Amino acid sequence: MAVFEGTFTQTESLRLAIVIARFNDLVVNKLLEGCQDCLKRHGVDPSSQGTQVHYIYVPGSFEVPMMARQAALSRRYDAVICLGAVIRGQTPHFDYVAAEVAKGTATAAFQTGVPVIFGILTADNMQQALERAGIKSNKGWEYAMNALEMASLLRQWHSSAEAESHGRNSQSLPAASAMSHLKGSPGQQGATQERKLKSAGVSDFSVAPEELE
Ligand code: INI
Repeated sequence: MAVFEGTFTQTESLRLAIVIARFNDLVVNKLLEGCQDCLKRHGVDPSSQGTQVHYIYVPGSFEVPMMARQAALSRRYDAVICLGAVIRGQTPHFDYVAAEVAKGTATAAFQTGVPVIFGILTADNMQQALERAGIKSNKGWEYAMNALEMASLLRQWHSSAEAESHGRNSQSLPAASAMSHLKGSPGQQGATQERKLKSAGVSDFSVAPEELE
């Protein structure tokens, strides 16, 4: 049995993107401060001149998921944090914006396999929003914690899957270890590996080249 659970340590090598909606910036900037404070206290350098955290600004929450997906697709980040504030009553399209940003954020995570944190505050009014952005508590802190936990969990998950597949391949394919040094594009690897497999007496080529890594 295995247990997978994210931790909040070994954060020095993590890379994060924060996508920030400018709409309601009074609230969003407070969320960002909470987020940066949490990251800093957990060993991440949040400075914009640093290499660990990149900041991406968009006009409003509606635009957040699109850039979150782009950031996740780039494979540069261990997690993406979305920050925004959608406040009821400010414009009639609160419900559209809130629904789309929630759906879009989840889709970005599902489609890319990169954790995308839903740090979009929804509130009935400005007072309520500010209370959750620093006056009583700061949700930005929680969003950063969620990002650290998910980034760590995914790292564990991928390294465990990789270790398991190494174990499987070396048991079932004696020739595979002889090819573990192979580098190059997956296409190049395929042709070379097929030749090597043939010379090693392996005739079943149904194994994808990347599984031989
Ligand atoms: N954007 C927000 O981030 N919060 C809101 O409360 C909000 N309201 O209420 O309208 C909002 N609207 C703008 C929207 O996100 C887009 O930027 C705009 O519709 C252009 O696509």
